[in-house]
Amino acid sequence: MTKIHLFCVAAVIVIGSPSHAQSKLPPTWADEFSGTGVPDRNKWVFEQGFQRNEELQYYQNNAWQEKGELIIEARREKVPNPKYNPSGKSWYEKRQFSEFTSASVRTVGKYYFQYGRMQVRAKIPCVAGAWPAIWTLGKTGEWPSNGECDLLEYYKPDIILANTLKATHRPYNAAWDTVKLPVNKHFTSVDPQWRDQYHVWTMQWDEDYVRLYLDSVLLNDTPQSWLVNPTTQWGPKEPFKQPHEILLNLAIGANGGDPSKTTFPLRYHIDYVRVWERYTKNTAPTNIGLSKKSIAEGLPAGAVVGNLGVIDEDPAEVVRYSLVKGDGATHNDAFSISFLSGETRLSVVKTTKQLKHADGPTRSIRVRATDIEGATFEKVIIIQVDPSVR
Ligand SMILES: [Ca+2]
Ligand SMILES: [Ca+2]
Repeated sequence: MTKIHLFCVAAVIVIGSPSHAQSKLPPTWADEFSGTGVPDRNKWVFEQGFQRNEELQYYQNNAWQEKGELIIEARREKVPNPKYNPSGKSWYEKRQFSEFTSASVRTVGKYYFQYGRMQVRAKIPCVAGAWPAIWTLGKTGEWPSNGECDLLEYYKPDIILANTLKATHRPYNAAWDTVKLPVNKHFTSVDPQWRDQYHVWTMQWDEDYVRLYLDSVLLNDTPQSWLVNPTTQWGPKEPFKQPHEILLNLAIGANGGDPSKTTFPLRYHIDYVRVWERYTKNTAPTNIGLSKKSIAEGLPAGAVVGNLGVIDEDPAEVVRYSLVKGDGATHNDAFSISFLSGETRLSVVKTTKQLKHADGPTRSIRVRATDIEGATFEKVIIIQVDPSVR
């Protein structure tokens, strides 16, 4: 499915301008997970045991590469805690056993980056008890003075989060710039299959901003002027002006909620992690294409016309489309544009009313494409209303 879909993407982008192609600029660091077995030891380190937040899972090596993906698996599985100490003071000493195992991999000691684009394509388990995440941590300083960026968190009660955080005057106490979006309101209302699909998370990080995107949607942007620690007692003054490592994990319980009625094992699929270090330049989109330019007469409102695609030479680009007013007649009110899951350069065009050929053989819409840096391109696209198709 994945490969066919990507092939279609390429076909859409070629429409209207065969001389342009998508950027071939390779990432400066990436893992496509195209190997087999354990994750690449030159890139990733497994966390072990109980780690944080009084989560229920015991981390072990429950992650492997398979069919071009990294699979992180959470299991309902009882394991002894070697750090068990009945008279211990810490939560991780008091537990004799764990009822769950899972995995967390991080690039600590192997890879760090500062500024640029990071993009991750993944499918997450959206169920009670699960807390999958894609995040970064600053290299120096104690948490949270080192800085944390959460491209993705999913947890109870069925919400997607995108956060940056910094220190406060109290140790181990963070100040959060957080966005929380209910999955059923923001995602499945547009795409009922949202939970079962792959999505693309993008971080655009430069000297001025940290911006976080999910598919083609900007979820959170934090100015560097806010990402300043109030004290340097436990770390740097500016936690997002230092290199960060990358973490991928699937926690169980704590913020994830109650897993007792959830069916295990759970699988978190990661297709790739790509980083373009210090990529802060931008070229504007140069064309917009529609994959199918005709619609059968008399279809109900909400019928799909086709997918919009864009040509933009920047790697890992994220594009938002909108219908705009301009010179000349357009029929923008007869169409709507919504995002397409798992894509950052495509969107779907749908009708908002029934279209009759007798009212005219064509309709035109004026579409604007806006990329990460706010560069735009506009085009009028003609759509045929075809009476011969039933
Ligand atoms: Ca892959
Ligand atoms: Ca661009």
